[in-house]
Amino acid sequence: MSTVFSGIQPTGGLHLGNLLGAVRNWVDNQGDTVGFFCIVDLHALTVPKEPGEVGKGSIELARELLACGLDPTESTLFIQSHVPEHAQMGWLLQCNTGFGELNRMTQFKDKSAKQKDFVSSGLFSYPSLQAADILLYDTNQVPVGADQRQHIELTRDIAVRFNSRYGETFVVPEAVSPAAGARVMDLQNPTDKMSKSAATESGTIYLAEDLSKTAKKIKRAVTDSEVEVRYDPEAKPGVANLLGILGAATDRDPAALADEYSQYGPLKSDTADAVVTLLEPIQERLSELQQDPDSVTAALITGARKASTTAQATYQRAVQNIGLTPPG
Ligand code: ATP
Ligand code: LTN
Repeated sequence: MSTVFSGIQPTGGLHLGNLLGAVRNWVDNQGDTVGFFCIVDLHALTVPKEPGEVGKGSIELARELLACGLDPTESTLFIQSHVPEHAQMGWLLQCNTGFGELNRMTQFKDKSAKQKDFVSSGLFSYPSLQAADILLYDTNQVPVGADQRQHIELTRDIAVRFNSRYGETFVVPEAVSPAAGARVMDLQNPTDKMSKSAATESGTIYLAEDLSKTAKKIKRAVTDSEVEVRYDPEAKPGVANLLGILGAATDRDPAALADEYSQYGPLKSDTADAVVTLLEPIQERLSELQQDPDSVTAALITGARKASTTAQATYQRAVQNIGLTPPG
């Protein structure tokens, strides 16, 4: 069975982009793959946070991921800081990552531009820690949205470089993204991706929000001044985004869907209905889990234990291949 690894930051409530671009893929492949899913709390520290904020966000995120259908008996769900080998391996890989390589990462450019007073060196070197997350688990596939593909390419380069410097140590992974939904855009600014940390709430659909709000946000989504429904992400980003969301939610091709609509109104109301149908069962499970906080904690404890076994073995292999002096 192939091994799947992916990570998500506890930086706010899960949104539709996270679900369609990544989390749905994680859930759908359970049972056919060995899955490790990591709440990357150390990555969330790359931008300033209040004391306690990341810890609280990690538990909330775990609850949302379980509500989306991650099954702790099939998959390993854990918090990154519970497995110290992530930070340790992160350092080894930072020393095998080029400054120039990190300097090309578009996520660093975007996120550093948004920081007013302080850009941490962690924000810059973060992709080496992401590579450590992935490589610790002998990962074959990394299901992510389109925005993360550049980081997975870098992870591959780091793995190949390390293997050639120190001998065969890491499996070289590949990114996988869905045909529709890999890049869900902000409903108000359809040239920006939908994000947990977006400027306004009206462009982001949160999985836990009131569903009447969801439908309103979709009906108020920015389109354009034409009337024709056509799938053209360059010229008509707002309309293409709605078709992309409808396509992802109903398992249809966005370009083919465009032929079925001649006006924006019906496209918006069908998209709203499809999204509400997708979110309803998730919200039901979420309220059940809110009544049962112990099951969330239990899943995370078991997850960290399972993840540690694999992470320790890979970390030891890396240290041995580098040839550091063993203790004792
Ligand atoms: P932040 O705004 O804090 O950067 P985010 O919303 O980008 O957070 P992440 O935790 O960074 O979310 O990403 C988790 C997963 O969701 C990644 O695989 C990422 O590629 C995917 N993802 C995030 N935003 C989108 C989007 N708009 N469309 C499709 N996939 C997305
Ligand atoms: N960098 C990713 C989150 C992330 C990740 C990972 C994704 C951290 N480690 C490992 C896939 C595999 C982001 O910002 N969305």
